Amino acid sequence: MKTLKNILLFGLILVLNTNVGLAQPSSDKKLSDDERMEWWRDSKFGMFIHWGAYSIVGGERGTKIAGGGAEWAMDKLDYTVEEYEKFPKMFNPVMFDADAWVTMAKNAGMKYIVITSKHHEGFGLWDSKVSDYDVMDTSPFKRDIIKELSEACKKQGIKFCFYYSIVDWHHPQAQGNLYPNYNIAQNDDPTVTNPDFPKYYKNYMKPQVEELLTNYGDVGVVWFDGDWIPDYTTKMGKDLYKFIRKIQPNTIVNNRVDKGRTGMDGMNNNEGEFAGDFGTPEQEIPDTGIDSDWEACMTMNGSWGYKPSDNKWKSNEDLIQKLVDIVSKGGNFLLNIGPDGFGRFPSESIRRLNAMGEWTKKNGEAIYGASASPYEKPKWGRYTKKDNVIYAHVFDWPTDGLLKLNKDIKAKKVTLLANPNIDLNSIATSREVLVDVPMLAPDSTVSVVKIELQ
Ligand code: FHN
Repeated sequence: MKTLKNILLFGLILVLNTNVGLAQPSSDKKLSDDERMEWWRDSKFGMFIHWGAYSIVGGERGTKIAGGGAEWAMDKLDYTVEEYEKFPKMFNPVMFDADAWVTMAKNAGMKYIVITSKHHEGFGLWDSKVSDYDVMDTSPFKRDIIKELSEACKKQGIKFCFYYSIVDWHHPQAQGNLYPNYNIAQNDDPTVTNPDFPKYYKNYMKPQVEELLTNYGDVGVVWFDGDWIPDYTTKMGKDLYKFIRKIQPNTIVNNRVDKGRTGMDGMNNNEGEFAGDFGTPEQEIPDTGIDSDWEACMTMNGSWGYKPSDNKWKSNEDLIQKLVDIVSKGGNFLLNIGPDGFGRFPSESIRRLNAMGEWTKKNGEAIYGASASPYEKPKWGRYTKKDNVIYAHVFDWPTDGLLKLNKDIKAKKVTLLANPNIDLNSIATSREVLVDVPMLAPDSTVSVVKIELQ
């Protein structure tokens, strides 16, 4: 009898385990908001990936080049829905290697990846059962990109997150421009709305988000975009946020799930209560720290999607300093890559990732888990803080060999993060704390001085 019971019990455990292994996200223990946000707050640095059929187009049509982001090619280069459909049909990125992408992100010091599951063009990078306009049904590639990337992330210990566009230029019920005076995607006349949009929201958008949250394991962040269209309402936003947290209680959701922003502003500044866990300044870093969670997203050149004509790449130094600046103000940095139509990261992006990786490997202690500077922005760079330690990130190394720190810093021990064996002398005056540093900067981009406090 006992043996029979044991066999039944064993069978039950096996069935339960198999189900977990199939699809369901594993971490269903409900965390407090602070616990839920903890990994994200500590991570500081993530990779944004804008990839879709627009990565074939590259922002070009004959002699025309789309201004701004090449992921807007469909709109900016005046493709009709039918004309544009040929691109998903030829989407065959045979060089896509999810493991290699994740390794590049990890080596750069990034702790999470946010990929566009569907951008405004409407083409999905996963096996959607509610749509044929996806990589499995429309394109010859027939590989579930979201599955491959989510598995590679899990394997390599990095958080998998997805972006989802509320705006959809392909779905007939989301086509606001079929209605008089409705300007596609950027309609700023709130009196003109599309009566079919709620159907798209209920029968297409929500089920797609549900698929992404149930079939690909734990999702770190759900990153919405396109919240600015008047068809999308705060009622939908709140409903969607609740829906997501019900499926994966510990998932983090950006503020673009609701309507808290004014236009394209990053932080919520509309009157009222809005759903969402963090603000999303885009292509900008706030001047000062902000007392709530935020993440600055930014491109390496001027485009989110692959755009070979855009050669205005930010320098390694600029990107490293931006990371430091953001962390010193309490934010996260979501840095974008626009892979091409074959599945390759542009070489310019890879070089920058490598440079950031070299720097974060040496100086990560002053970044990950660090909090905003408690002091005013110094002339020579930025501060970050962790426990009883202040890190001085020096952008402009002092030519006189004396680093001037904030007078409130009570230093016990001062060292170079790159060379912890040599103690640096410091002396407190009434106006500042002076640190005797080597004449040559230890790092050509940002050198970090570690100050252990009394
Ligand atoms: O229109 C998009 C744009 O293409 C890109 O995806 C960025 C990323 O944050 N968001 C939108 C504009 O706010």
